Amino acid sequence: MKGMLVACTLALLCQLTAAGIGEICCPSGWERYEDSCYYFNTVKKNWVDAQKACKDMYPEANLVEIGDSGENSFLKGKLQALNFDQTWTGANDAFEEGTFRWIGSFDPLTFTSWKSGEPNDSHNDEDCGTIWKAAGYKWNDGICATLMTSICEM
Ligand SMILES: [Ca+2]
Ligand SMILES: [Ca+2]
Ligand SMILES: [Ca+2]
Repeated sequence: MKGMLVACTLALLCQLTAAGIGEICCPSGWERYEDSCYYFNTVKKNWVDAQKACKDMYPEANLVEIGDSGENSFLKGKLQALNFDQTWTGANDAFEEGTFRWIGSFDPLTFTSWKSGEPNDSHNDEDCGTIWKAAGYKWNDGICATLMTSICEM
């Protein structure tokens, strides 16, 4: 009960502060970068289930949409600190092969950080975007059924 009161007070303080300085608050367990909150999911899931896990936490959450190099660097730093291996992003080209879109906005990718030679749609079977530790945290298209860690954003 006391812990709950403290949590509520902190949330209220955050909201009051946010109202003053134009920053947003993120739920417990989520990390803020600029105007977004991120959840780094340690439970390995296929791409569809990883996206569903975001939605199950918050309806407005989706697998991460990476808009620029600053956001990409923030994510890279977090993945390094967490020692995540290959990790799902919201990029997907299942709708139209060769045209990757972000699952949240359905916008085509503008900023990209693909590993050289990627995306390669290996064996005509890679439609889901990842950040790949073994490639220096560059991006790859992977097989959507593979179980990986993932990042949600809202
Ligand atoms: Ca974003
Ligand atoms: Ca593909
Ligand atoms: Ca690939």
